[in-house]
Order: sequence, then C-alpha cells, then structure tokens
Amino acid sequence: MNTFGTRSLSIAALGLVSVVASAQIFNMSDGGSAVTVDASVGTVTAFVVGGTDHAFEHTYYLRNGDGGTASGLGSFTLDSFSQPMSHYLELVYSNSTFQIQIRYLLTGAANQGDLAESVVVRNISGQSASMRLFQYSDWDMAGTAASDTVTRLNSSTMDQSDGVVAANIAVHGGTPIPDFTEMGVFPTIRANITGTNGYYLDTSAGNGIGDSFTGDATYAYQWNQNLAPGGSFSMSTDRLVAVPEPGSMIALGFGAAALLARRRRKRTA
Ligand SMILES: [Ca+2]
Ligand SMILES: [Ca+2]
Repeated sequence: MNTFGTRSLSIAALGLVSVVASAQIFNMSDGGSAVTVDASVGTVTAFVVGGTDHAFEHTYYLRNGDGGTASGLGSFTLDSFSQPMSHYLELVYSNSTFQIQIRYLLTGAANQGDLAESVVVRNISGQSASMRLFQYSDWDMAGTAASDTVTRLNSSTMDQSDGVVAANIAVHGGTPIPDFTEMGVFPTIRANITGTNGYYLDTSAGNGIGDSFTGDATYAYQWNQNLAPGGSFSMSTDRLVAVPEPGSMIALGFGAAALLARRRRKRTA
C-alpha cells in the first residue's frame, strides 16, 4: 500500500525538501478505521472509527533520572520509519541517551478499531540510565472534548467513554503494568510531565482502582526502569474504540457537537 513515506521520497526527489521536513505524516487504515501519526513529534493525531475522529493527542515523553523534565519525541531525531503495510507503522527515534522504537498496528472492524503499540526503549549511552517513560493520552471520544469520563479499571487499564454520544475506548497497558498512572483534565498532566522537574504521575500501581474523572479527560502511564549501557525495556499497550451504529447518532446533533469540539483544538501545544 502507499505510504506517506513513499510519497515523501518522491517529493524530495523533486527538490521540495522543506515540505518533507515539516510534515512527516503517516496514515494507517484497516477495516474502515484510520489512524494518523505525525512522526515529527511521534504523536497520534487522529483515530477515526465509525467516521469520527476520537483522538486529540497520544504520545510519549522520556526522561533520564529525576533531575529534569521529560522530553517529547519532537526533540529526538527520527532515525527511521517503515510502513510496509497500510495498517502497520514503525518509527525509531534517538537522542544522546535513548533510542525508542514504536510499532503501531491497527485492526479495524465494523464500528470498532483497535490500535496496538509496542515500544522498546534502549540505553544507547555508555552510562547507566534511569528511564522514565510516559505514555500520554488525550482522547476526545465521539469527537468532543467534553463529557468524557475516564475510569481506572485496574493498575494497567483505563476506560474512557463519552456520556452524550456512546463511544468508548478501553486501554490495556499490561505488559508490564505501569508503575504510575494519572487521570485528569487537559492540560494539567502534560504540563507537569514536561514542566515539573522529576515529576511522577500521582497514583502508584494498585492504588485508586475505580477512580474516575469527567470532563476533557486525559490520562498517562509511567514506567520506571534502570537500564545498563545497551540495556532495553519493552512494553505494549492496546486501545479499542467502539462506537454505536451510525443511525443512532444522527438524532443527537452529533455534527454540531463535533464542530464545537474542534474550536478547542486551536489551543496551543
Ligand atoms: Ca480529552
Ligand atoms: Ca467526548
């Protein structure tokens, strides 16, 4: 299948290199579902199921030790990308300490889509590293930032659903169970991860089961691992979006609600 990477190479061949550098967008599709990844920042920017985009931002931050803040993948070098099939994408980034490989696998079916991610973080420095890996998610279920409820089902699973238009995402982050998780309103969690030195998410594994938050819900997972030189850490997560039959949403003025939600997307990163 075609990939943006393939198209990028064609554009580069024409000499329009600046276009490629500023927009490394990969589109995945399978069974009527679609995912867009902006590789320039390592972020899922769209997760379309049932014709509606349920994503605002889903991304990673990394930190070595607790003396500073975590960095997004936009500060890393994108070493390679590969999209041999329309439903599969592999990205590899590095900085002076870490290499991070992210593999996305999309499986779509009628009115549902499943996005699996497997991640490997490798210590490529010559010294021990204290990996602090954050996976941060801001889904906007049913295409609206509002009226979402996220619930901590267990130490590795968050469930997020829209209370007005039935749409649901369930995340399974069980391999291994994250050391910390947090849920809350945009943009607090992201601001703390990227702006507070040594920030840990607020809930240790095993605590706060059953807690929930309603609003413009966001949540994050944190894994801590001490990596020897050359050592690596692997984890995987999976998220399933299920939506109702298309006909059941029409009476709810869904389009107007989605339009209002898009206004929020003008917010600054
Ligand atoms: Ca949200
Ligand atoms: Ca919503």
